[in-house]
Amino acid sequence: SLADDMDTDAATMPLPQSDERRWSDTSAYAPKKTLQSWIQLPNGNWELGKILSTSGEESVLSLAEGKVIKVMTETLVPANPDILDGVDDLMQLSYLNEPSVLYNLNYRYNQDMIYTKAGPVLVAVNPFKEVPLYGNRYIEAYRKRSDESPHVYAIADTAIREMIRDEVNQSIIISGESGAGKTETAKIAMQYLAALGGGSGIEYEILKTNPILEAFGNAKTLRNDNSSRFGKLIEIHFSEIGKISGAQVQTCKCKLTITPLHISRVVQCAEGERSYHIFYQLCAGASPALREKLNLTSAHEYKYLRQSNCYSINGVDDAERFHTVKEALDIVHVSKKDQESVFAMLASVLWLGNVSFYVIDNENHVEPVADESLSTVAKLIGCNINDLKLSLSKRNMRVGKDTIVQKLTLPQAIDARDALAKSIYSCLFDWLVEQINKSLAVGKRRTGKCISILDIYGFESFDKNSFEQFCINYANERLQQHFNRHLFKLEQEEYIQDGIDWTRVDFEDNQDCLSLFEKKPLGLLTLLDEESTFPNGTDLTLANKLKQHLLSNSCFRGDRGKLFTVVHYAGEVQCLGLKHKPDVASVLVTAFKSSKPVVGQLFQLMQRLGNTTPHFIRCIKPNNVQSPGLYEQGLVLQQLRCCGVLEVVRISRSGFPTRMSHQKFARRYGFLLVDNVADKDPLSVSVAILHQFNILPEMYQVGYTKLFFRTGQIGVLEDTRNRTLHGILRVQSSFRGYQA
Ligand code: AOV
Ligand code: MG
Repeated sequence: SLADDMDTDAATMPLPQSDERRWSDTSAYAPKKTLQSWIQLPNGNWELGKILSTSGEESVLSLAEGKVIKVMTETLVPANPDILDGVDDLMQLSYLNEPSVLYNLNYRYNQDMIYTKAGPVLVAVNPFKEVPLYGNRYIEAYRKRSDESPHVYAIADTAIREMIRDEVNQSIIISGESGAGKTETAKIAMQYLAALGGGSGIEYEILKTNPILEAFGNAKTLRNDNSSRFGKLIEIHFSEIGKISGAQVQTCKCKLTITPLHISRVVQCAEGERSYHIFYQLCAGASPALREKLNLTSAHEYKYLRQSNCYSINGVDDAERFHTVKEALDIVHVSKKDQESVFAMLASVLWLGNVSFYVIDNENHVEPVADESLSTVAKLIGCNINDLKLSLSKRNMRVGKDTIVQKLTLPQAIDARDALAKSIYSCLFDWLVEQINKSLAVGKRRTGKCISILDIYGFESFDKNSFEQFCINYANERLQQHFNRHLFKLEQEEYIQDGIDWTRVDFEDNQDCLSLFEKKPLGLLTLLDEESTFPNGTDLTLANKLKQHLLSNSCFRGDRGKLFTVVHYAGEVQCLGLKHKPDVASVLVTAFKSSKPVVGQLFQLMQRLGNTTPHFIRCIKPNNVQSPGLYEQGLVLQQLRCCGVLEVVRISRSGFPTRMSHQKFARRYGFLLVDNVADKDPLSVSVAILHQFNILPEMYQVGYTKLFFRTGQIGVLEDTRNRTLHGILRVQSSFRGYQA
């Protein structure tokens, strides 16, 4: 039978050696031994086949539906026995190759089991539909640990427990491509933390930040109907109450850090995409009184919204969302009066887009047309109509010590108008974040620890990639390094430092790509910055300059003309238009004003995360059309490779992922010992514990300062500890009862 087959297999199989299980390597595989095998079809997909016979270099297999084919034996990849179908941790697979991992995720996905562990990492495959996995019943099950299947809740629960146990801040780092499910996953994690830490009412406020931030910071893009155009780090603080049970925590408060929004979308967006949701929500949902006050018309009447020829999103009611946003603003204490100012600012942006210009002289200088748009803008932002006119038709130039007034041509005037619209929106967004933070302000006496959740825009690659993608992808490249560092480098270093014998494992490092961006003085960022100060610089001069200096880096490629390519960990991205309007250097200067904080704030973020115990969630997008039930092997595989999931499994399985210092181990479990060890050192106590609980020698290693365990080992000890503590508590309380 299959089960027998696997048993013999497991018995004869040596423990995995680090180099023996490369994904494509099948050299150690003797096809006779297994019944089933993977065959790659010409379209790149893998299919399962049954080996009928093997002779010489060729094998004959039968596929589904009775098809029989003959293939080269060396191209076969071993498949796992059926009883391993759909295991909830990829580490449990006997054969850990790409088709097996793909199959396992697909098998689970078909049954709405969208979460799977890959060693320490949680893999989440986007269902693109509602799945019955959330809500109070599930939260309760994970809190009690009566449900142990992989879940965001389980990750959040572990974060809470480790925060209490180790007294170390935690972070939940969520990554993946655009549309993979990061923002939804972040909300699910917040839901769990709020439910467990709740009670004071502040958890409501924390959850209500989501609809607000999404309305103002998310937009429909070609990849995702609800794409976040900003990065978010939310820190939730906890204070400890109740010691022994260890599960009693209370949310203290929280703090949001936001990377700057990509504001160019306010004035310009591609066919089929939308500007920020809030504009459409306002147009659809404002009450008659508010419409009157803001002189509001329909979304179709506004040029900024009209240019992309897309007004609605399937299944989304913008008017209804508007009410949700207003309610959320109430809850985070934004007054009705302030809310009205917010809406007035939004309307002013929309009306600004409708401001048009006419030529006033034979040098093509222009002035804005004094129509309804112009007067409405002036009224809404509360300025004199002549001042507004002036600022849209003239600019001050510094020449040496003097300032001269320069009249604007049409393109310059349009630029000035758009710049004003963008700055209004970006101030508005910053103000909102500030209000939210005030409302959720962390108290002065902050004693407890915190859990941070990072949800940052995913890797992006389009046919045309501009400054927005450039920044986004750089951010992701940095995050990837954090992931690599944490899971691979630190891991290895720790083994080596503690004197543990462990075979070194190669891992992908993306330092080359980061150097391409960050090197001084000749890196992408510095060169771009420099070029932006040259008034006559164009996309072409920029590209030439980059090609002159960066070709030696393998992550850079100079292409034809203005084009160049950055080779990211997740794929190649061809860039153009970082300096997209050659006639107006100010465009790039403005863009750079916002880019500096992007880069700067990102470092800040990374620093903050650097001191936390990270928990990684990797979101996977199973198709590019946002449809349920559609699982494209090639697309999934590419994402699994990019985010290092496959490597992680291999390393975790062959290593000793759980570790604890001698002191901590002795303190935590010493009281369970039968013998008196009061006068012994931590190492001797630790060894005594290991012996008393019969932990097998191959399941742990003793380092200079720490003990290292294979997966699952510490669970037995924790169980015993909890049971014993429970017993002690019961005895104590009945003793107290007796005294009284
Ligand atoms: P993202 O945050 O990773 O993209 P989202 O979290 O916005 O992606 O997810 C995209 C869409 O996928 C959502 O709007 C949902 O329709 C669906 N989805 C994701 N996760 C789930 C889930 N657990 N259950 C049901 N539907 C889900 V970007 O922000 O574009 O990088 O910049
Ligand atoms: Mg998002």
